[in-house]
Amino acid sequence: MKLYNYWRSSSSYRVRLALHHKQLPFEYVPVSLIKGEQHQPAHRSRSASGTVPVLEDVVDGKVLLLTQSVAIFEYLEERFPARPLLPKGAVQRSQVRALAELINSGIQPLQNLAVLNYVKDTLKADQAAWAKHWIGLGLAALEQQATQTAGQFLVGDEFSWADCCLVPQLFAARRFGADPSSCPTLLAVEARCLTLDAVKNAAPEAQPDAQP
Ligand SMILES: N[C@@H](CCC(=O)N[C@@H](CS)C(=O)NCC(=O)O)C(=O)O
Repeated sequence: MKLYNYWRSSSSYRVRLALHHKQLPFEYVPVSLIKGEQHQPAHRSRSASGTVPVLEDVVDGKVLLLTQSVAIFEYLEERFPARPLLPKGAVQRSQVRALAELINSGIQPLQNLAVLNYVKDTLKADQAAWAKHWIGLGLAALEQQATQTAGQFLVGDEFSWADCCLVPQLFAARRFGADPSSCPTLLAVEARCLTLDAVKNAAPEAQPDAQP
């Protein structure tokens, strides 16, 4: 498999976490969001929305281009069920999906590069204040929900794809100046995740295109 991604993209980081947790080898292909490579024809042919991550896999001799990190989680879970990232029970599975969506559709789109550029360049508004506001609201909701579901990890005691969304989201929160210190449940889960080898290997600063 090949992963088209960018070191500090939170959606890319999610998929790296899933691949490392499942111990699936992949080729790392950097797409520089800072240089605008996501808009170049080569990448647009992989991703209609001009975003990362894109996971390339070959199935029955055919090249598949998979987009959307949560859909990629689903694909990896079905195709490579060993070292699962979804719990067994229906209730816990729905909790994992709900927490992942809180981040995937409730927070990340509002901090995305294209949105922040529009806020700054077209609306002439304060992009830093925008990002901090929406990330802060999103993390507060996540913290409240996590107090009902967390054990060692965000849902129960197994690392799941909710954690694969949480760790990158907290990384992004700090990058955008949103202080997560009022979210003790999220911070305790993050601290536990950061001790795992898969999480260390997927970290932004450990990637070949990382910048100081
Ligand atoms: N829902 C998508 C979000 C993808 C996305 O927004 N990716 C960002 C980086 S985290 C991106 O490529 N942004 C490029 C841009 O805004 O120009 C997913 O989960 O994969």
